[in-house]
Amino acid sequence: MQFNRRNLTNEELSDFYKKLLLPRMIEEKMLVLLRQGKISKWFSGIGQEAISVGAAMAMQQDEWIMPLHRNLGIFTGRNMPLSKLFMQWQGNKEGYSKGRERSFHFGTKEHHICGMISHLGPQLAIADGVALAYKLRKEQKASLAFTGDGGTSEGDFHEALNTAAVWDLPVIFIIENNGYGLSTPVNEQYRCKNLVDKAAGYGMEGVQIDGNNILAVYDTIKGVREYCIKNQKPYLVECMTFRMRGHEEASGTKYVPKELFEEWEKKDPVKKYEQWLIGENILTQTSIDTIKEETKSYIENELNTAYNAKHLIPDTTEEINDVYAPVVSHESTVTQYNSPSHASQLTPPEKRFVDGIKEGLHQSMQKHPNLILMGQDIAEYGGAFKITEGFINEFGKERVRNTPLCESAIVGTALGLSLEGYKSMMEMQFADFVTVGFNQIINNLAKIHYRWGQHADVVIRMPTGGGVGAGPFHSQSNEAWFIHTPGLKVVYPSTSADAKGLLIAAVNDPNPVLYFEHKALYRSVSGPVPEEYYETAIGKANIIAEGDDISIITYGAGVHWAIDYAKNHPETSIYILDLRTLLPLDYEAVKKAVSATGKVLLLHEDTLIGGIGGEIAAWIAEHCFDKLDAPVMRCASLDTPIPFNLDLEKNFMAYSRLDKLVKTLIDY
Ligand SMILES: Cc1ncc(C[n+]2csc(CCOP(=O)(O)OP(=O)(O)O)c2C)c(N)n1
Repeated sequence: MQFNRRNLTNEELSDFYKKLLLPRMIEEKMLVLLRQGKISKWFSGIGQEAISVGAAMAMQQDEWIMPLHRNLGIFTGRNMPLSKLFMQWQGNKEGYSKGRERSFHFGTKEHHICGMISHLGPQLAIADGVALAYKLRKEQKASLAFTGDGGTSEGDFHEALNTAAVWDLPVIFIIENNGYGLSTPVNEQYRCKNLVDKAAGYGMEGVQIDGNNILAVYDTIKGVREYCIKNQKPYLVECMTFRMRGHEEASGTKYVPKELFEEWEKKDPVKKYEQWLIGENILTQTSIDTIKEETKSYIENELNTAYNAKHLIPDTTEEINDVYAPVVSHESTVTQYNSPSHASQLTPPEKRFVDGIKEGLHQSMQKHPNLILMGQDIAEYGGAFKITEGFINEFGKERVRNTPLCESAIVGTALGLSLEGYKSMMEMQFADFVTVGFNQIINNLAKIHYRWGQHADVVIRMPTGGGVGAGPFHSQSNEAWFIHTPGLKVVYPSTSADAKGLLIAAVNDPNPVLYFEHKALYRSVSGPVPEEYYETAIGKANIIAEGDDISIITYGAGVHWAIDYAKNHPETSIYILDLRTLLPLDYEAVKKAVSATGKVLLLHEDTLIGGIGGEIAAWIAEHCFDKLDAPVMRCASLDTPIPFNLDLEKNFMAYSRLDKLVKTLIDY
């Protein structure tokens, strides 16, 4: 192993040694604690420390790094208080995640570290978002993300690298090639000769280096960082290394040939560097022993502090409250309309539903210079439904961004933008395609505030619903997938005024909001839309009509079905409640609707089983039983995929069963 000191001073080289030694000695201590049952699980990075430590030192302290489970050197490299890190691993409240996350699955804004979720690959696109923020602000900064060799097989790797390349983002992607996934050797993981060969396919530069040589890692990443900033381009670095212990301590190493350990033991990054320092008379054995002693007592002292941490006592209120970032009340600065009839203008102009969305987005872009729009074909083309038509002329291509076809990376990028204080709106071309961005939404966006207090200031627009014979993959109602996920908010307007007001509210809300917009309403529904900038409050339902016979609780297209039905059946007095927000639900309004008639029909276009109707029915049974004069009934679409043929689709739709169910309820 050749060490090249370049122009580093002896002092700097000694400092590198201390920084390299620290994670090694912490890990050795952790292995002892693990055997004593004091910590539960450990993913060892022994043998790979030079990569984390060298990379951390090559970056500026305020540049974001997205580490993985073997990157202790990133955390120590950012000078985190060790006692707090230990408390994190012990699951104490004083750790970085209030005991909610294990090992390295946390981040901290203070140290510009965004910790992983278990799924590995999603880390990479977050670095794209951060780099996009640097680029937009013309800052001289780059972001850095890690993946293992196994993680390169994930679609997220491809999407993140491709997006970074296409958008010319200053991101450094590091592959730590340690020979194995969990137990899968690299020859069962990929077929190219070297993983760095993939760089060319993305049109980016790449280099393969010895990951066990701290000076090589430091020097390479330093140079690559400068390249990324100067050229505004990403770069792929493959660091060759070896995992000297099992995937995690309990899983053993039986599948690894003994010779490999012997071969790599000779290339141990700490020992090799130590020998070189002694050989170059930069350190002596005595000074090394002293450094080790000092490091040992530092670790012991910090551990003792951590051992004194208070026992965690669960506080349910705090647990629930921390799921969402607090929403600053806009009531003093933004008009709140419960319904358009409250508008200050006596007769606001009539607008189509689609224009309500467009106006909400347009005014949000004017209001928030830090709002970035992303989506397939949303720039020059104006989006599949022309919502952003003309935006590019007014707001420019930097803020109205066509994306490659990669939903997962764009949701991840949106989160990265949020880390750097941007807001973003991502347009799913069709709500159906959210499936390929699902992991980022459910596991990153939704959980990040609860996990470590970072908000995800992202709106995802979801053109949804059927009725136009578009078949199983352009018509689904998939709101229920998200309602089941704490940390998300789900809004679903039915009128032009709410389309505008809810979108403005969603953009103002610092939490991830899924904004469902029913495609069949775009051009078929019109209504008064106040011209000013206003919010429709998230979490507040709207009474569309008072009535005495039955109450229909619904949302989206269902509202219009209910209105039509009531018009065509003047003999029946129908109370209609438009939920408007599905998460969080307006339980007060639901209770009022139940009390009004004692007979409730839940109506939605979504299929029956597992739809939100079931959830609301259960809540009504639990909380309003004494107010009921009949069982709560549900009118939903058939439990089949949504068919293409218009007659089949009509038969599928909840609406085709509405009359029968209303009559059953009235006659009960
Ligand atoms: C999406 C997903 N699938 C499977 C796993 C289980 N898993 C955890 S780590 C791992 C191996 C990762 O290998 P690699 O990316 O090479 O990183 P290394 O652990 O070797 O550092 C696997 C399969 C996971 N965490 N996430």
